Amino acid sequence: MTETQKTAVIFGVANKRSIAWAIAQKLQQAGWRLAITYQNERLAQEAKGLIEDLPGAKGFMCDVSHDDQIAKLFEELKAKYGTLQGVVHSVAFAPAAELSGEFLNTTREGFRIAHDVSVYSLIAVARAAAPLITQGGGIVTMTYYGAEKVVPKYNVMGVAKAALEASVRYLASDLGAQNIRVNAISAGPIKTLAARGISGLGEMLKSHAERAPLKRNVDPGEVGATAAFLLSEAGSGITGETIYVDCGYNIMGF
Ligand code: NAD
Ligand code: 0WE
Repeated sequence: MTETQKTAVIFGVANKRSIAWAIAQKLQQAGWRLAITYQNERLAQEAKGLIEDLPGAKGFMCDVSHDDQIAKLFEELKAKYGTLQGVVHSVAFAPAAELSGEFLNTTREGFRIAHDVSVYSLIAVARAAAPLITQGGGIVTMTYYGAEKVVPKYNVMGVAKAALEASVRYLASDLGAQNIRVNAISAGPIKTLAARGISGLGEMLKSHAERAPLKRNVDPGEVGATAAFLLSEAGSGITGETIYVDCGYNIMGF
């Protein structure tokens, strides 16, 4: 398209329900050119099918728990696009066993994996992306209320999200001088692949909708629109923040 078209790389598309996919659609509508990554060969087919339908978008494979895959991806992005203006990190994982029972039973390996995939990956991706963001830009990651208040069974993911939100502040401090802004979106519960396996999700969605000031659950398109806003000129004064897109749920005390 135009010479001034901005380019973003998006991590975390598994299927059409992925928050990353809702963000991709809003960015594409806002005129962005997109590089979209998926985790592995297993998810490639479904992801590629979606990406093909998004004009100008290209798919890349990248497992963020491997430094070499991150390095190779950003070499390819540099060769293909030269510079970047946006990064979307919409990736999280903890072994399923950690998301049931008590936090007290968190294993060393479960803790390590949750923090490696869900937190360290943001730092690694930000470091690899920064040299390509030569004219300023933004990085957005996804977090959840379980970072600050106890959500039963969210367990080690809550601790990982707290570390993710703190990482957003430290990265924002390091990268601010390069005019790179780093923010998190704290989304209310959404029925995605990462949420579907959770027992009691239906009840959680119901009680969330009842307690939230807007009396409903959040739509993935609303999260996508907020990411597009944060990455746009309209977000130019915002960095290091956690922005709630949760229909107001987090403001309630009772
Ligand atoms: P999702 O399953 O569609 O997305 C999670 C993505 O993480 C998948 O695409 C998966 O392939 C990717 N991933 C996991 N391990 C990876 C690895 N090693 N390398 C590369 N990619 C890897 O589910 P989602 O709900 O869209 O989750 C996206 C983000 O939103 C996560 O950070 C999640 O914690 C956050 N979030 C979700 C909700 C919710 O209720 N669904 C609410 C708030 C925040
Ligand atoms: O961040 C998340 C989910 C992240 C997630 C989901 C899974 C399921 C499959 C991370 N790792 C895995 N590992 C798997 O094997 N959310 C905000 C959604 C979510 O997950 C919950 C929730 C909510 C909300 C888990 C327990 C309680 C509430």
